[in-house]
Amino acid sequence: MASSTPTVAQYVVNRLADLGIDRVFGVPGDYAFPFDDAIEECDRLQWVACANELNAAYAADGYARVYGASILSTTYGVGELSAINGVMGSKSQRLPVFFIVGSPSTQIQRQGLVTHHTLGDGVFNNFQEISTAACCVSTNLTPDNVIDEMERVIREALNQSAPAYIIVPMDYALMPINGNPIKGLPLASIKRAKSDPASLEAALNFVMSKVNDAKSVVALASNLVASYGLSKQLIEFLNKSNIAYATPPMGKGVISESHPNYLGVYSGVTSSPMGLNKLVESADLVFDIGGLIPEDINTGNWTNNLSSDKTIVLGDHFVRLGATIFSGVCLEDMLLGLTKRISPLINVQTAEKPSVLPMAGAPSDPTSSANFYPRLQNMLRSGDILVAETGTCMLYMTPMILPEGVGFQAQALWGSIGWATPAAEGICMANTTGRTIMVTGDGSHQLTANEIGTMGRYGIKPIIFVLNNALYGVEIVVSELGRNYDDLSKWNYSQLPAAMGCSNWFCAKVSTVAELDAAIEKANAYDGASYIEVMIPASESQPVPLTLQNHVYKANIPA
Ligand SMILES: Cc1ncc(C[n+]2csc(CCOP(=O)(O)OP(=O)(O)O)c2C)c(N)n1
Ligand SMILES: [Mg+2]
Repeated sequence: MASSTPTVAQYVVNRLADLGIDRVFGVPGDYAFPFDDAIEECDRLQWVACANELNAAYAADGYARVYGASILSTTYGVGELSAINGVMGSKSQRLPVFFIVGSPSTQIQRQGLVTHHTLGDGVFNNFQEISTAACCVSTNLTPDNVIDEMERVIREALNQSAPAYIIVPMDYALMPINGNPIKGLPLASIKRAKSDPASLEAALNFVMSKVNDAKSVVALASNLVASYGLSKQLIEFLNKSNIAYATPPMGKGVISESHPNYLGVYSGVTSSPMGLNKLVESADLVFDIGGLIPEDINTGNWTNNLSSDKTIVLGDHFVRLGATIFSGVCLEDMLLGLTKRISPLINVQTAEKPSVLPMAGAPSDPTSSANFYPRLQNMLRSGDILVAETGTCMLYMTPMILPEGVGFQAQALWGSIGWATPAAEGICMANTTGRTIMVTGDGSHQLTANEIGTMGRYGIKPIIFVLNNALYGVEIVVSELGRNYDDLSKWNYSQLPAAMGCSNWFCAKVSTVAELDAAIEKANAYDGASYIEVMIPASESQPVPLTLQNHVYKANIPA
């Protein structure tokens, strides 16, 4: 930052850069120019020019999943409204995304002048209300309030682990700040939530008394653990206590799946391995770490059957067992406190251990789900992050066992198709440990495929699999066959990277197992991005029984 007093825009971007965030995803626009300029001038931030604001929001979501927080920048109205679906997704996933919007100047607003990107009514706060709904905190900055407000907004976004909306009129953005600038700490050294000491002590004593009374204890680990950056603390707790653990689908990737204490994916009757639900539900005590979200996909259509008086929920800011609730205790302090106090327990044993998918398919066989997923699993290595789009692929990838050190990212709760392509961009940019491997259905990819051009421009090296069945396949699984609205326009996917200016990408279209093997071998060895279009037979997408469809969508048939 220049040594002279910074402008509001310069202060905001530099204060956020203090967190260690190293780039901003966005689309420029005139009302946001003061921010766009301040970002370009800031040595610590790189501008990532996304293809549109929805892509930018998904990319910021992906980056925040790996780094812990991210920055998204759009213009007023048209820009921010395009981003909202993505920011809502980040809210559902509990990710701190700093969502910066530049607005018309206060001179224009005070005169009630009609400007572009408005409804022509001289009203200027209507979009702000909509954007604020996607965030946990919002602020309208001025030169006078910017220092205090930035501290409040950052604290709140990190404490609640959710997006923050920052709007600044163009004239204010260009004025010098009033007051002494604050230099902040990098994210990793900030304590994001604090506990009330007496409540914490009481909660720890209570939980330990329940542990001491229980003969069998099992843990579930949810995505909130990762949102707060507490995976290491969770591993330490599980290692010290020797408690066997499972993850609900939304917790997949939060913790190692190659540990002997890993039980599998818990989602009611659709748990994997089958029967895991009985084991979890019959334990004397279940640690629900981060709080299981009782959403349909996360619970096998609400078939989870955890008794509330045997389930200790370690929530973001509370601990609960049945009607007993301790408030003002945060997850990090509970994990640290329990790790100190707990002694190794004899862990529950499973009859069936999660197993890797058996290799299938002869070289001349056509590619299909049966031969694709074992090969995907086989290519994973420590440091990789696997990104799964919503659709049929997520159903296959959720029960897949990840080798040690492999991360997993999906958007199970919000489930907005198109998320995975730009999210993989953000994940790849934040992922310093290894490769980013993304799997998407063709229909989902059609929503946001133009972000491939941005990936090429910035020279990132993801490995992308596009599963071409020319269908919104999973829609057929949960509806009737034969609807034209589930048929896709037939794109030549493997030609997209070249058309979007990606140079030196390895691109292939494969329709036999031999071709798939050769493409994976090439991608594994290739020092560059890979884009592999895999043909999948449309006939794989068959509807589930009507009774199940009715149960899920009409909820009129008892479970
Ligand atoms: C933004 C958005 N629009 C529509 C949907 C509804 N939807 C869910 S899955 C899906 C189809 C996905 O098709 P594809 O990506 O081709 O995967 P497939 O199941 O065919 O492998 C659709 C349209 C959604 N989840 N999100
Ligand atoms: Mg498809």
